[in-house]
Amino acid sequence: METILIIDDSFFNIQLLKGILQKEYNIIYADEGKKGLEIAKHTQPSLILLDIEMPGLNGFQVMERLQAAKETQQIPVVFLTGVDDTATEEKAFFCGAVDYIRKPFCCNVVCARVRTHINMFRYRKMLETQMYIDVLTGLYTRKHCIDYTSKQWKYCIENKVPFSLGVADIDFFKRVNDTYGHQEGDRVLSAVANIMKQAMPEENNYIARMGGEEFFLILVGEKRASACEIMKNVCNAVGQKSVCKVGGNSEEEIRVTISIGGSTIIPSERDSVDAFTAIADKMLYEAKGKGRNQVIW
Ligand code: GH3
Ligand code: MG
Ligand code: MG
Ligand code: MG
Ligand code: MG
Repeated sequence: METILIIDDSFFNIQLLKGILQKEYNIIYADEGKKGLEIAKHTQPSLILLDIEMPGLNGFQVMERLQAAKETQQIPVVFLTGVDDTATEEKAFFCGAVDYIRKPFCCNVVCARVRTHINMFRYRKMLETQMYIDVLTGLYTRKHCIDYTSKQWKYCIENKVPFSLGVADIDFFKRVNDTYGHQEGDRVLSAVANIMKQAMPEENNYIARMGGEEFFLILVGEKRASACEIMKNVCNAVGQKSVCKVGGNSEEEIRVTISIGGSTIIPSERDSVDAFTAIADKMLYEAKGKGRNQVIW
């Protein structure tokens, strides 16, 4: 059940809205802007119903702060207000509101409009998930990785912090498919993804599936030696844990290994992430050439 946050100084309005919406949604509320902002940050509601005239921060000031914080800027906001001039309405949309409802309102219309916004929010979430989470492995997608890499790269330049990229590739994966079939291959891929994820540090464990059986493992803030150590753990974890039982339960096990190539850099403005990625790729190629199941850093 989606959560809707009502920010309104009138207790009467809160009760009224709660009455008409609580059958379909989890309703939370705040009677002033500051509290509302705090709650929005912590509970991440799917929609905010925002009054304009309130003591303390008014609706527009709340809106401005919602938009300024990355935790809340995605949350759709509906203004629900007694102010009924067109200039204010226009300003509300200009500030990023998704809707503007005048008081006194018709309960059924409010319900219908809220339902529309909640549905749009659901579709957006669904699309984001499809775009950013790989269905087979649950890891991040290539698209997510490209966005994430450029953000972290910038962060590392600004803060003079090391950035590490490991490119991992399953060894002789074609054989797994050829021997056991594509379906078993898929199960192995997903098992390898899990093992890699568990072998990464809990608080620094970004992994994306870039395509096929190739993965990017990104570490921010780890020194070179430590990054290399982590990658070796990942490589060993995959090599040591029996990966998958054929058909899910037979005695026969499918074991695979991975090779990882990578590098660590404290990037400056002059460095390019593409050139750095090319180095990691080259290291992977070397790891393959030197017999696989190893890390070259
Ligand atoms: P190497 O050690 O050199 O990496 O050998 P390899 O066999 O792993 O490399 P190659 O690039 O020749 O083959 C990769 C194989 O991965 C070929 C392709 O069929 C398989 N593959 C790619 N994506 C998927 C997938 O989503 N599911 C399954 N089951 N197989 C996949
Ligand atoms: Mg008010
Ligand atoms: Mg290959
Ligand atoms: Mg491979
Ligand atoms: Mg490959």
